[in-house]
Amino acid sequence: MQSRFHGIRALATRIAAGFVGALWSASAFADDLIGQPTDKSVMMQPGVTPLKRDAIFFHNDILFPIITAITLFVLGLLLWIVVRYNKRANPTPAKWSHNTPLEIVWTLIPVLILVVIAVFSFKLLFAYHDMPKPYMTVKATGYQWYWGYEYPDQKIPEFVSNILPEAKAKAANVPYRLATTAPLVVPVNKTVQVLVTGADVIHSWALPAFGVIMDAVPGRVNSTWFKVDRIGTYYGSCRELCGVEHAFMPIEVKVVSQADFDAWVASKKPAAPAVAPAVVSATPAASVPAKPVTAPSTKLALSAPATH
Ligand SMILES: [Cu+2]
Repeated sequence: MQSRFHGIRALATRIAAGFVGALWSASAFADDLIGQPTDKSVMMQPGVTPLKRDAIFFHNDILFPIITAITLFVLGLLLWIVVRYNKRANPTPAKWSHNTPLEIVWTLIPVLILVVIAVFSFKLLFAYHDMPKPYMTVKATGYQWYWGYEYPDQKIPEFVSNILPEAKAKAANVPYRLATTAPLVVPVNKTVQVLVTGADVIHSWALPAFGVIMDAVPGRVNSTWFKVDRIGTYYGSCRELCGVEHAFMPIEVKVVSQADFDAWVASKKPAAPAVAPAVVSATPAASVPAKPVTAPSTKLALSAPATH
């Protein structure tokens, strides 16, 4: 995508060079942290998925120069009118109105600008829509006010991911209000499908570094996906005003190597086989005497119709 549209990109960037350049150098001041917001940063978080990088390209190299050029052009026109055609500089204004060629031009040029934007925009939308065959699926459920994660493929039942308390976050040297008690863990370089739903009100599962945001609507399962190509910890947050603790239900995703992921899955497996026999052997004293009492009566009831 980047090389093909290099010409347009170079032109658009040159048009708005001054203003955009100023912002870019400002953003260069703050060394962007990967996967979390950075103080004094003005542009988007660095992307760790191809789609997010395309989205950043679309914003920084297509939309932003166009918007900047239009804004400066309109500002220039306003200043020109104010200076050149005020009452003192232009005491007797012209009386004509309407100019057909000009009206055609100022209709066609905006249409062409929108067509250029639409080409890039639809390309990106289709890329988001076309999920490759996923390696695995996770289910993210929004609750007031925390997230629950379930791994149907790995048979890991839902676990709760709460905000990590401030003292614990400070002790662990992780960002408070972004770190969680139990992150979502996924393997690197694998397509992960995320099924998103809400249990009570509408929440939204958003992860800026992945370029992912998906509404969590009760009674509905929405689907999104990501493929992260960099090991690390990435933070997001609920993006739909969902109640008083909306700001305190962060999202933490740990992207790990396949080996680390397999080890994590093994550690998460419920210890059911080990517990089940113990329960059976512990119960006879309590439950066995109760069963013979009820069993004969049901047998009688069943056999009664047979005598007719
Ligand atoms: Cu929420």
